[in-house]
Amino acid sequence: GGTASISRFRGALVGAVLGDCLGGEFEGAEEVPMDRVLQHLNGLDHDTRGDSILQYSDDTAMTRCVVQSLLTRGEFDQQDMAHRFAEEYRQAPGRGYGSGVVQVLRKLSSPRLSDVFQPARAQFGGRGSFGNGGAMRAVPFALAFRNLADVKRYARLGAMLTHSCSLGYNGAVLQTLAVHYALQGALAVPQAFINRLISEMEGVEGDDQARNDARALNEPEFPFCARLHKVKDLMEQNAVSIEEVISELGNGIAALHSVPTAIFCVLHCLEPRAGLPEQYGGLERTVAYCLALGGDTDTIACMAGAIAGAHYGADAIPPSWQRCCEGAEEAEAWAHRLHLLYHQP
Ligand code: 8NA
Ligand code: MG
Ligand code: MG
Repeated sequence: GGTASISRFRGALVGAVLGDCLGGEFEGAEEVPMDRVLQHLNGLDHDTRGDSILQYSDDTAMTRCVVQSLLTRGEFDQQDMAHRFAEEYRQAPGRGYGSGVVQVLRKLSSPRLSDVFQPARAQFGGRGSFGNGGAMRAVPFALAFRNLADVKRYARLGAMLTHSCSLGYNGAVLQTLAVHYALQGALAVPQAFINRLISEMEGVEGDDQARNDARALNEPEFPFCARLHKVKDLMEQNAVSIEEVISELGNGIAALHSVPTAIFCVLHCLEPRAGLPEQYGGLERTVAYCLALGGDTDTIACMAGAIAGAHYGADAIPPSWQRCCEGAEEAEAWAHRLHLLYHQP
């Protein structure tokens, strides 16, 4: 479809949900043989009645809260979004939340709380979380706002409700930027796409807070930029092994070890790859590749699924996958409403 078309919006949201639901099977596993991944995915084709619904996890549960808040309020409303996170957790605490973030979610449900950013700031001895929980739910910010400054600003604030460390919220900014540019068709020129992300992140990571956080965690300055340069190096290599991707970029629960990885997965799977079925389209390749990395598979596939979905559009989504994933149908409806919000004059 064209730039920021409805098909791309549907692809982004449904792609995120599918990545979460399909990736859940392997979450926490060490490197997964591709045979097992393909077996898992092929099984969905034979489940014509949709008997085995794969449930979504925290990634989609929180994404739904972000969507509903943005649609209901028509703008970013921190109080409203925080209360939705807290209420969602209260109603369904068993969705696989990170072990730290549940403390924030409990505090956010207190009616006496006046500063909704305060519980996140108190995490990890005042350092804040660097987990990927802000990034995993970031896609709606790219779909609700089209102005680049708004995209960055609200992605950051939305993540800061639970993740106050810059290595957490800047991962959300990076993920949102990747979806923002993919919606505009920027993945048609992969080198330009990655260069644009690097130059945007140089601005995002240039403040004192980001420098201090990087130093405190023994990371180089501009940690996300450094990882994106590694993505670029891997893109230029002829053959890249799964082991290399894991050791160079990571597959863990830190935003720094998962957002650049998700971006790499999308870029790597733009073309057919050995080991992946020839009949697979780009979105299927991307999801399968993410699952084979092991580690935080649901979240990496959720983030990569959103970027890939924004690039390929809704037609790239296999109906058998969509049928088997909880929340995928509903994501279609959100996509339509967010598309209207995005294009609103
Ligand atoms: P979070 O904020 O609790 O962070 C996740 C984890 O990262 C924490 O529990 C800590 O172990 C570690 N961490 C984060 N910041 C710091 C810090 N400053 N110092 C030391 N350790 C830190 O949760 P989140 O919302 O970021 O979630 C991240 C991932 O965890 C998600 O992918 C989610 O799926 C979840 N997760 C769940 C399971 C499960 O039980 N199903 C397994 C793995 C990951
Ligand atoms: Mg999850
Ligand atoms: Mg996860």
